[in-house]
Amino acid sequence: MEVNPRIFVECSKRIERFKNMGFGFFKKKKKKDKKTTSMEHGPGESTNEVKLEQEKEIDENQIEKPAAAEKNDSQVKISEDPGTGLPADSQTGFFKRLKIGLSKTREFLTTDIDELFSKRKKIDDALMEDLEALLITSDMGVETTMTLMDSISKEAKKVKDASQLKELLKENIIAIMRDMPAPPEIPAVKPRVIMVVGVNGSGKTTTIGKLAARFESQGKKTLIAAADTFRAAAIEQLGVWAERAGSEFVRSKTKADPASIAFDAVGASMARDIDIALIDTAGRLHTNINLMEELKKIKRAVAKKMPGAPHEVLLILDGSTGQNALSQAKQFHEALGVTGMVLTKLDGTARGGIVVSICNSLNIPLQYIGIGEKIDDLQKFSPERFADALF
Ligand SMILES: Nc1nc2c(ncn2[C@@H]2O[C@H](COP(=O)(O)OP(=O)(O)OP(=O)(O)O)[C@@H](O)[C@H]2O)c(=O)[nH]1
Ligand SMILES: [Mg+2]
Repeated sequence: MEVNPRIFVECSKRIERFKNMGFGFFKKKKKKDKKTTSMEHGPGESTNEVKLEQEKEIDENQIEKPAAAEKNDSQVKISEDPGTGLPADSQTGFFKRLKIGLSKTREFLTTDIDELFSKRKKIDDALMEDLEALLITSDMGVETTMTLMDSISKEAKKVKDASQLKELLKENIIAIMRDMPAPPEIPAVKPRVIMVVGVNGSGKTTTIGKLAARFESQGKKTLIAAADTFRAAAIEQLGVWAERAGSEFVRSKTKADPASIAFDAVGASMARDIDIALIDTAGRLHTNINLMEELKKIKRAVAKKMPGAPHEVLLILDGSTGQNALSQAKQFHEALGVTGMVLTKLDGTARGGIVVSICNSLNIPLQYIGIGEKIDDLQKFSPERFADALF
């Protein structure tokens, strides 16, 4: 696929502009690199099969049961918009919240489209090239940008001003996002086991907290399992989220093997009539074979306790990491069979075009998007609403 050199120059200029505007992506990257190194497991982590004695009855003494199951007033209630299943916020409305979350991407995309027209009066090759550069810089990716440009250029003659171009772009973006496969059917089993995976710092723990709160507010009984045993702080962080959401929380008293915690947690969920069990795992680089094997082992352990589980493998991707999210998704999918994705931190980046790129390039449903750090900053992904909030 050929990209005009002029577009690269235009992209670099725009990236430079991002830096000057102080967008979080460029600042955070350094911090995240540091976090990634310090948090990676040692190479000697065991990848053995789950021991057979785990098949025995769960040793309840090994599982801590904090008081989280007792509901208290501080727990967050998330009401849902009945039509869409999106969380409603009494003060600003769920759609307004989405718009606020996506404001950086919106500002970048729409202001620049206005700018394209301020320089010229009609659609010509130069304008189309600038549009192409704009889409690539917003992280739509080269392939998706080419698809969009092909369809737009067929109708470009009809376009007379910036608002018409925005409308045309919006229609084509919606068409790409609608093409995504449907989310898996919710199994009629109890517990429904959801294993949550992703690279370091992508937002797994936070998303589990948000999801648990969402399920609890739908009247479901949830349990959260800390199968991220790598850092004590990670377990504490998950415990705080469990309490906020009103979920039961399973952790090991000693530094146990993540697979055995996941195994015990599924057993505990079966014994305690839990509707949905969420299993948190440690962040890992998708390129680290040993750590990917460890995830497979967790998955096998869960299936040993409950045939058919995990019913979902949810991959959490950081929206501000750009096109790298695509290769992460491919490798996690290859190793584990990912059933759905969550794209987080879309509030912190002007490069929200990654959403379109992910829908276009991967055959895995994008189920939720994260637009902030608060418990109700998670929305079910809807192509139409996303596009409405963007333009
Ligand atoms: N702005 C914003 N921040 C988010 C979002 N989701 C998560 N975060 C933040 O991202 C950081 C990492 O989130 P975690 O949930 O700890 O990520 P993790 O994947 O569990 O990290 P590890 O367990 O260390 O691999 C935290 O500071 C979160 O508050 C989001 O949608 N928007
Ligand atoms: Mg975590």
